[in-house]
Amino acid sequence: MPPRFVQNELLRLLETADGFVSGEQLSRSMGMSRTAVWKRIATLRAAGYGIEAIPSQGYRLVSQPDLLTADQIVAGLPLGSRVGQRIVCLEEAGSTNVEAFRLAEAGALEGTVVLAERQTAGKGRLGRQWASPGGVNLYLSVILRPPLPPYDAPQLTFLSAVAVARTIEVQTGLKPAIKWPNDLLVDGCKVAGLLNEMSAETDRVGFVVLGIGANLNMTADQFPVDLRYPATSLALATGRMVPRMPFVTRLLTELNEEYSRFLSVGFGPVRAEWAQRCNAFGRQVSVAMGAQTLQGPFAGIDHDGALLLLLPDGRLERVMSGDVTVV
Ligand code: BT5
Repeated sequence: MPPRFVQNELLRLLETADGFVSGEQLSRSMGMSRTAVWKRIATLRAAGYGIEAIPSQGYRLVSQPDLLTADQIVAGLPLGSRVGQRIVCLEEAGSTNVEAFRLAEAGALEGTVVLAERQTAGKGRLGRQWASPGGVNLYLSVILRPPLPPYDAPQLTFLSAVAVARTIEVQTGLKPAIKWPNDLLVDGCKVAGLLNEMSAETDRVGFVVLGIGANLNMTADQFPVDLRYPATSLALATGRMVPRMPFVTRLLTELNEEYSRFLSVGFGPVRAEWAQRCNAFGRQVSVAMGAQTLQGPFAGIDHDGALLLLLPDGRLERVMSGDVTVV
């Protein structure tokens, strides 16, 4: 048996055992000597599994490392989930968005998810970088093929913001705020960012890649020094580690539910929930767009994601990109 299968088989035996399982029993089930079993146990321990060993009783699995594996993620998703029907887990990627884009161009199924433990060239918007240290956060990209005209594709950014906000709330009890168009804030600090990219014909979206970066367990010294905006992680905000596996399965489940609802009833429910969770909705904001700054109440978002700003003369200005500050 290849080493990985032996390791998986040993793990399965430990996971399904009711308490301790003797070395004798393991060696019989796996068809190898007790010394060979002991070596495999040592390998699992080195990989981060907590395995208790008591000579008269055997071995017992007491903790699992915070690893992301495709099998475990799939096991945590509802049966028939469109999002996550294929999952690619990478140890390292330049950018999961780039990987997902490549797979989508090669015809990958809708709902394919690409995750990486670390990114060496994580992308923000407008050529900016996304700090992506290994093993602590989530970096993932989801391929969708919505039947939409290209100008409506930004609706999916709002959909993913709502899904990330809900997940943070359920998994940590924190109440994140959404900052137009694509940031999630906790106590005014950025905790997640979204980067959606698409490939389209003139009148129809080919595919969209929803890129999500969420700071789960990043420590203060892992942030770049030149941040544009104050940032934090969920662990820093709550004072406790946030396990990644339940977070990612919940996030994909939320995305799946929201996307199904979006396909059947349209943008309305997403727009309403987004507005409720937005930090600036209905408030007086200042929007910096290059050299120009406009002020007024944040009146809503248009069908294409544009921010609607109510100007002093009563006109509604549509803003496609800019930095929003609550006045
Ligand atoms: C974003 O851009 O917020 C989009 C981030 C999307 C990242 C995901 S990870 C999975 C997928 N694959 C990718 O390659 N990307 C996506 P933007 O609004 O432009 O914010 C970028 C700015 O945020 C940077 O210029 C920094 O100032 C700051 N920043 C960088 N890393 C950060 C981090 N980990 N947490 C908070 N802020 C960060």
